[in-house]
Amino acid sequence: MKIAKVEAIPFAIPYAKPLRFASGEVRTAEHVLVRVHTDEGVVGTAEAPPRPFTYGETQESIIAVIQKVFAPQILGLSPLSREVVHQRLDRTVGNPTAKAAIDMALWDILGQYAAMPVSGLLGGYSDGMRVSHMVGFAPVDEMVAEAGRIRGTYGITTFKVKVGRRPYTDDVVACRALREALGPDVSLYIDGNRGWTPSEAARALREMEDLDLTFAEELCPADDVLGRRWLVARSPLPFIADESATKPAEVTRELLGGSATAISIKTARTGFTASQRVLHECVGLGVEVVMGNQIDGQIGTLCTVAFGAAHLASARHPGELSNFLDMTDDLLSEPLTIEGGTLRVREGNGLGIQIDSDKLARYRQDR
Ligand code: MUC
Ligand code: MG
Repeated sequence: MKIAKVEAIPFAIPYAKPLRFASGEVRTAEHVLVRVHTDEGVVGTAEAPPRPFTYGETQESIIAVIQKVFAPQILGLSPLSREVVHQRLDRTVGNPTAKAAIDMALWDILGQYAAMPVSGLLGGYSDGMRVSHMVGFAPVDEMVAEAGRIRGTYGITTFKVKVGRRPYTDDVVACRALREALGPDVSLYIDGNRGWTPSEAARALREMEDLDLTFAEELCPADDVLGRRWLVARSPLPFIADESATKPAEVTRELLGGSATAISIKTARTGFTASQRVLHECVGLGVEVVMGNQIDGQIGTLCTVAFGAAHLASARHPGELSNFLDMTDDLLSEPLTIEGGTLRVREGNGLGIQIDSDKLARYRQDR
């Protein structure tokens, strides 16, 4: 079996409620559907979400690098030769979501070919994950109302609150209001998307000490090297590296340099192959991981839960699997559902991604 064709299809689906955070905002899911075809007719599917504020990729750059660089490098290879595929993709620096989508589409092919679910091939630890919901910037009463609605409708009891605004006290007020409204049984953690200085972050953490937070994520930039190390050494909470640890070598650098004590794994940027490298590295070092969300649609979310549920270490904490709830529509013929605060892995061979062809025709931007 050989890789015969790689498609990169741009599509756009608006958000009903945009997500706002310290490094940007997302109003429309302008993603790229990636389909890898084999000469035997098996098709693997994944999606790449352009996040210029995090990785520098755009929808156009993802399509260009796949069509002009990656596809010609991997045509004719066996989907089983993942190491060779990655060796060739890695001749090009950057472009993490384009590479990750190709990797996950190859795993989808292997699962279909073997007539086994990818989540089982990866590790098969459990059939679903508890879900953590991201609460973006909004007036405090709206943030509280949203969290209450999400708990009431979907049974979700873990929330990641976006922080990193100026003055930092606005975020302290929002987190306090959420804790007071939601009570002690809900888990809360914060993500600053590099918005604060180390000293602002230290003050914010001190003022939130009584809020029983679980984690703090990217409160200041990792490029503030000594300041970040200083902050992490004083943090009363595990400090998650997200956008500063987007590949195994960066994970090593951030952890050994004292700039993080926990890691966010996002399949949207490390696919399944490199996500497993990161996961195993963290397990070996005794560092906790959280499954993050690259503001994924339902295809990306299905990939995240397939990976997160597959391993003990990634299933320990609720995964960020609910951003798709804010989209007006999606491409799957059978939409994902979150019930009792849990998202189940899709049964069936491969990743179980079935695209609704009418929806793809409606949202694709290339015809
Ligand atoms: C997150 O965890 O930070 C926002 C920016 C990004 O790169 O991902 C999202 C969510
Ligand atoms: Mg983050």
